[in-house]
Amino acid sequence: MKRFLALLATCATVLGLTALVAPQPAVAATGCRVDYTVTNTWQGGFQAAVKITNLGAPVAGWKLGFAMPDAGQRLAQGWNATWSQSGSAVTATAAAPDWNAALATGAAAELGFTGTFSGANPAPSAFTLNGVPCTGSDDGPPPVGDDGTPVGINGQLHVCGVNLCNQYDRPVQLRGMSTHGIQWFSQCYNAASMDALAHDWKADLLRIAMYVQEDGYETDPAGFTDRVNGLVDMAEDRGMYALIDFHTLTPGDPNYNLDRAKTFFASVAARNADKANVIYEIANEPNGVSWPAIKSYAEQVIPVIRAADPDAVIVVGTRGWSSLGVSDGSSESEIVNNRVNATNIMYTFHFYAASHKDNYRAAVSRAAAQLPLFVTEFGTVSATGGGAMDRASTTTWLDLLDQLKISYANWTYSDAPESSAAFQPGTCDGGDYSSSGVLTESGALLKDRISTPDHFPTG
Ligand code: IDC
Repeated sequence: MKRFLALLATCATVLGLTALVAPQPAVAATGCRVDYTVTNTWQGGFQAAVKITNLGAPVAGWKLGFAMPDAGQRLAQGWNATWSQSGSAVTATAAAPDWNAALATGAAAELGFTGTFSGANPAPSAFTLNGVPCTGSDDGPPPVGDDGTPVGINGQLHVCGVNLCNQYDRPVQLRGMSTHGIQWFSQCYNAASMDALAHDWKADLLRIAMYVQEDGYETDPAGFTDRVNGLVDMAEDRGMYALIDFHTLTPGDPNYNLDRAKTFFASVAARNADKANVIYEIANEPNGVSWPAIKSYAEQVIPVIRAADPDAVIVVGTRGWSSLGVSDGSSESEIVNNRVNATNIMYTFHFYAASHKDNYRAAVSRAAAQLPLFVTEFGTVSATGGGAMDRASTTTWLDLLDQLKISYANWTYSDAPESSAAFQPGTCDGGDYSSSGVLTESGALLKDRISTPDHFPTG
């Protein structure tokens, strides 16, 4: 929405109407804003640029503070300030007579550092300037430029009718990949693998599967939140959309995780509100639970996201492992007749091609005429994530999704030792994500499908 407001403001200025439609901030200014960008990474090392914008009263000197979210991240060398690290806490200070010590209201200082990391390299999020949290934003980031990337072309997405639409209000289909559980496969998500996904696969979308149980979010909420944010940034840097998947699975009732969902989404929505590339998926696969119970969960979580990020698309899981109810002997009609009370939302459908065939395709064909659908996860194999790839069923499914312009993410962009994984076991221990030899049968099929031109409509 930021871009839309910016364009509206520009048009309004030309018409002399600025005062009537001046853009309103989605997040109130509270003193400062920090733009953090990893500008380079190499084996065990990285370089980051940090831009501090003072949105409060003028200061004669300043001290920036933030925490390195991962224990393995260490500051090596910084510039344009005096840098130090103690434990996870990093500070960068400028005091008179340093040339950049004084910051007027609205003025910015640009600094940077190199660091080392082992394991993940998530972006810090809790920045402070002279002790004031930098959560503010006056008019948001500059509009996303049309740099030919999926996000550059399409900008902030929204739901229009039963479709996902771009900034030109035209239907688009996003095609991409899902991570495996990030608690198990973080070694698969790095600059090289993301470059391969964006540039070789030409993917539009990265789904970030953050399990809640099974050693996931519940064991370290702050750490997993940071990891998700780091992956959102890696997708954004490459012009890909990021689907933040709150990967509930066992137990199947999402209400079991309602408080965790509220905490998690309040945080990621506030942090990512100004980004055009974020889509929220609030419950992976509800199972053993009724549609009214799922709907109730959705109607409690959606307002939490909207309060921080009013314009993002939100995807709601459906009954029977997100089968629109079909795997429970029900159908999409329970949703059509009792929709979630919210706008700009879509409903999840998942399939595994070797397990789910004609009756599921029939349900999707019927439902697609009435409900905005998003295939946030599917496999080319059986519902176990293993077994033989079913090429014929996968092809029939993907042709159907293409025809209906239903977006999809494939399980998984990982080297898990299971046939649903796109890479051969051991691939993520090396740096090669591009040669054909590292792909599995499923990976080769998906790369072929996803890398064809998108032809996103722009007019
Ligand atoms: C599977 C993984 C497997 C893991 C298991 C348990 O592939 O390695 O051990 O989860 O968490 C889903 C789920 C997804 C499953 C996948 C395959 O959303 O978490 O991943 N699947 O079973 N729904 C249908 C299939």
